[in-house]
Order: sequence, then structure tokens, then C-alpha cells
Amino acid sequence: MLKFIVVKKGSIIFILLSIMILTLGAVWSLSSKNTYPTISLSEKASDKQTVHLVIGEYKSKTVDGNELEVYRWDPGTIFVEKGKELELRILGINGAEHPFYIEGTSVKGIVKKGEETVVNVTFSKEGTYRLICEAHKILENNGPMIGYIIVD
Ligand SMILES: [Cu+2]
Repeated sequence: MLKFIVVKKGSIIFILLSIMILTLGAVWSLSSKNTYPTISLSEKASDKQTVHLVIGEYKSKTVDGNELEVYRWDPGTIFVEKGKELELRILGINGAEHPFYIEGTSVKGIVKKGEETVVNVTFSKEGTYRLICEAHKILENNGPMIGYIIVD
């Protein structure tokens, strides 16, 4: 047996108004002035790309009391455009000093605790370049402190 749902004209108007209010609310909340883009949308094609990194540390103890410690670039992987100048701004938070180089380039430097080190590099070839801290290259030296620069 068929059942018919009787909807009054007033109910339809109420439902349509509710949908409209919800839609307007969603649009308003998404366009809130307190948000900012996570990428630099305003950058012109010719501008350099700036990436901020910090040096952090993970620390832990095993059940038998051994301390584990590793230094990290944060973020550990960055994406950059081929042929566009990259300004890398690295802030030292954990660890006294981190002498580093970028594999496949002549870029090298030192990041010290509480200081920001700035290096500029332009990659002309696509690929993955490793940002390596010479002091913390391997597990035995509180590493691997290796970051990845993906050029595309
Ligand atoms: Cu290091």
C-alpha cells in the first residue's frame, strides 16, 4: 500500500530557509578573516620561495633505562619548485650546533641554538635532495638528522 507524505506549504518554506541559513553559515565560516593560507598564494611566479624549518629533538627511554635521542629537521620533507630560488630559514631549538650541507649542491652552513641560519639555493634539476647534518648523520650520533627537499 502506498503512503503519501503530506507536506504543508509552510513546512517547505521552513526547510528551504533552514538549508539557506546553513549554507550561508558554512560560507561565512570558511571565509573568516582570521584564517590565513598555509602556502603563499600571493607570491608571484618570479618571487623566491621561503621555507621555515626548526631543529627539534625526540627523546625516550627504553625499559632497561637506555636513553634514546634523535635530532630532526622540522618539517622533515619540503617541496620546492625547480628553477625558483629557495630561501631556507632554519631556527636552532634543540642541540648546540648542527653543521649541515645539501647533497648535490655547494650549500652548507651551521645552525646554532637560538639562532636562525639563512641559505639560498636554486635547484635546476628535479629530484630529491638530502639536507644532512654532519654531526648527527647516523643513529649512533643521535641521528639520522636528514631532511628531504623534493624538487619538482
Ligand atoms: Cu644535527
